[in-house]
Amino acid sequence: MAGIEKMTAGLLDTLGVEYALYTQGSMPSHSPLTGEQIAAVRIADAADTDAALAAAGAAFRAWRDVPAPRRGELVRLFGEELRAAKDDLATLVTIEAGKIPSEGAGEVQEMIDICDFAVGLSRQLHGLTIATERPGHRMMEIWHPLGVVGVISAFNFPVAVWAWNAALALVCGNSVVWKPSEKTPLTALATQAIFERALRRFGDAPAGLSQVLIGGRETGEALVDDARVALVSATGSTRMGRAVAPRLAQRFARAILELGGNNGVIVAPSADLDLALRGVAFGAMGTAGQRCTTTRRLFVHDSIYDGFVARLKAAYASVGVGNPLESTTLVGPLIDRAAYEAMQAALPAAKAAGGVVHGGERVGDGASYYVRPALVEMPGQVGPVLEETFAPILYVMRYDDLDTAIRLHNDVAAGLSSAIFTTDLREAERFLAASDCGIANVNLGTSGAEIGGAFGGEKETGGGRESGSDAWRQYMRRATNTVNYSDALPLAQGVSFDL
Ligand code: UN1
Repeated sequence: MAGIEKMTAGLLDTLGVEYALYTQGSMPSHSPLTGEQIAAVRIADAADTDAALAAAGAAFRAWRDVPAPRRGELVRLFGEELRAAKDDLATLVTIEAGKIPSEGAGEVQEMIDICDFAVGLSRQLHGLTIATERPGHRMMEIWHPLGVVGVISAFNFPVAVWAWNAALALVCGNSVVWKPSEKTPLTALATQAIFERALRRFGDAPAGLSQVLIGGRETGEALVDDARVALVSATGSTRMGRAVAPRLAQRFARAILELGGNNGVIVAPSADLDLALRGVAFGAMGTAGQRCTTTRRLFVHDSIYDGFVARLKAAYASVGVGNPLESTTLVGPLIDRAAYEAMQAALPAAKAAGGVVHGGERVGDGASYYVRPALVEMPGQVGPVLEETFAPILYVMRYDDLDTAIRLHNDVAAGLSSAIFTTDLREAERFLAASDCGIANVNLGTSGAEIGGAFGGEKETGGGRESGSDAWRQYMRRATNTVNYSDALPLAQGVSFDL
């Protein structure tokens, strides 16, 4: 066994994943760190999927009757188990998704955070009491568990995005079926093993409450098309969302769509440029440009452009690119060859559209794909700037008038995250009022949102909201109840119907 394969096997064993699940399957699994095969994972066939959905349905019918604070106890235990497993799961995230260790740890922390949030929420699943026009009546709304929740997640947040959905879905009284990315099955199996430890400590949860289905597109489609799945929360490309959304609509199922981003930052003349530099550098180069919240477009005011962009270029030229298990690395690998090819197609297209490319070249060779992040100075918002390429490419443009910059900022198909760096209160407020994204920040970058707020975006980002605020309501159904405690039967709208 080669180094990383052995390390992976050791971690999976410590995390409690059954040996046969990752050694005897037919789906090879590779680490982007070296490109080597690290496991062979069993995949679910149609019969497995059917059985999982049947079990999830039965689990839902039992779980919905468990009081919500007791359901919260399971999520509390899961959070404890995640704390205990944090280092190992984070290392596995590094091996499987290529994140640097602090981002791997951050991802597991995000899981822990949403567990804490969901535990508190389990005592606050509240509806309203509403004034009624009828005397002697009371009108109220009650939130009920929804059903089986399907989660389709992407490679770049292989465990946190599932946790945002699962923690809320579980306290809301639902069961969960998870189809992780084919690129990251091992972190999903490990998460399942951790969850099962929490289940054993909890004691009497129904079997099949949360399950993982490792598989490809057909498995995802099965979740999307099966009437037993009440809600599908899907994270991935806009192309994927375009395929999924109409199929869910066809059967009136609920959807939470978390799709592409083309996130922009404006650096205004009054900005604290040291802060802006760090915010843009992390937003654009962090996670090797593979977050849906990655900064992809930068609008810099004419008056500060030359100095600021020179500093940014220096950061791009010197940032540590390489194996994330080495301590100087800030930019790890691209997930695979296809990601590299997409990047290599975008750069000449940018050049053809008048761009000047700095960086972007491959670092090393072989079966892993490391690249120096690319900073591309563009004469305007044209060509590949209008699209999301899931790689570290930052398109930089000049502006001289804030309204024009804001108009260009909004003039793309996606609407996930956005930011302005300014110390001018009016500029900040103008930007917040005008940004058409689900997330708009002042003096911080586009990525790295915390779980307390609702996360998601508009337009081709899909409109879904996950994690904090009132995102929980999507995992429940609302019933409006009216109770008549009088001995008369007044009809609404003054209608009379006297027999
Ligand atoms: C994603 O890239 O799919 O705000 C999610 C962030 C993270 C989540 C990103 N909290 O960058």
